[in-house]
Amino acid sequence: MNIGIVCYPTYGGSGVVATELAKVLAAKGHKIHVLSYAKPARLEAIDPNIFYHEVAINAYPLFEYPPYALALASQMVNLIEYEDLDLLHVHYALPHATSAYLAKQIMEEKGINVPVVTTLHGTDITLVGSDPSYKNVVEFSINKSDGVTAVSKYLKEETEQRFDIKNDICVIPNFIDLERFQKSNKSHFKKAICPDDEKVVVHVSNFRKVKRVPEVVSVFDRILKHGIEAKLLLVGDGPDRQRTEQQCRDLGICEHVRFLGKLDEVEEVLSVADLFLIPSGSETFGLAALEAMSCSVPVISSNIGGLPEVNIHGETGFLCDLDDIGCMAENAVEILTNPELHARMSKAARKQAERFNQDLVVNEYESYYKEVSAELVEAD
Ligand code: GMT
Repeated sequence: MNIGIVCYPTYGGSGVVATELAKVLAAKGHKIHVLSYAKPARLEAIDPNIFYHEVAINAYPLFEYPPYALALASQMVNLIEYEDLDLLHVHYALPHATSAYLAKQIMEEKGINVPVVTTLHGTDITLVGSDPSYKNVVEFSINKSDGVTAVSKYLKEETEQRFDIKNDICVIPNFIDLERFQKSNKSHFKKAICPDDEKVVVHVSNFRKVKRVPEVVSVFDRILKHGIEAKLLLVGDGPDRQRTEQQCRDLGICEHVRFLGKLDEVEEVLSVADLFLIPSGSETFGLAALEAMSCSVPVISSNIGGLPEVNIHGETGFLCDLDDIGCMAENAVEILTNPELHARMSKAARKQAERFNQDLVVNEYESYYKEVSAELVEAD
């Protein structure tokens, strides 16, 4: 198929899922046209089946806010018309599903009907999308998509609760490259960072408020206070970084905490990790947790959103109530001091990650594309 994939170019979340999907589909022989306002972080290598198109925005002085959604729709029209797209798959409803609807309307005037699939990821529903300033448009655009998928059961239910949804939402979970994300020998790195063979606790996020990075530090502080020799590796960057650095200074634990910034090869850090912490206040799936689990790292997470669909309490790690630092610290100490429990959870984490094998999940997307395309032909 000739498929257009529209996404944000960001490090975390929907941009990563869209880019990885593009790469797997391309490897299976599909021609993929990726459309974004900048080159997505993980679209690094040259692939004969992937074509990258950047949205050109004309910054006219009259525009205090350049109309990105319109420039995107216009580029979508170009792609559908000149690249002969069979299907347009947009990731994150806002404004991608709206631009897609507009592009579809324009193409219908020209006698071409291209199916649009929208994948809902998270804050496009739970935070920004349901804000009164966008809600009507997001709801309309979801309903106008020919196919809608959500990355977890939780997100499907949440979407149906928050919006008046007319179409059936298909749950297709996020997926993982089990080859790339597996524990590998990084003893050099481990020795450099932990000369005394300390335990390694890892957190990866975009340091937005919702990720609760200060809670990660509070849990880690309790791990240290329990007498466990440990290091905390914080991967990523964002608004809460400075606040978190200050917290480390206030607690006097800076020498045990390393801020590694944004990293492309997260799997290298995960390979030396003994425990992954993700205490998020909102998480529709938790791709970062899945990446850790695929590298055989037990996870301690909050029990909200889609996290219980990924991290299984008592098996692959533990789930605690939101903001319950005591529970998270207690379970962290248990995992870090009980080698038998740690080994069992590491094994179970990898096994659970295998359920999200990218080959299986991308097959689901392909079947869904076929189903949506066939329904559209039938309706015509
Ligand atoms: O919050 C983010 O990191 C970005 C956001 C996005 O849509 O780009 O992430 C959401 O989508 C990810 C991929 O489907 C999910 O793994 C995250 O759980 C989800 N984030 C939230 O719901 C806060």
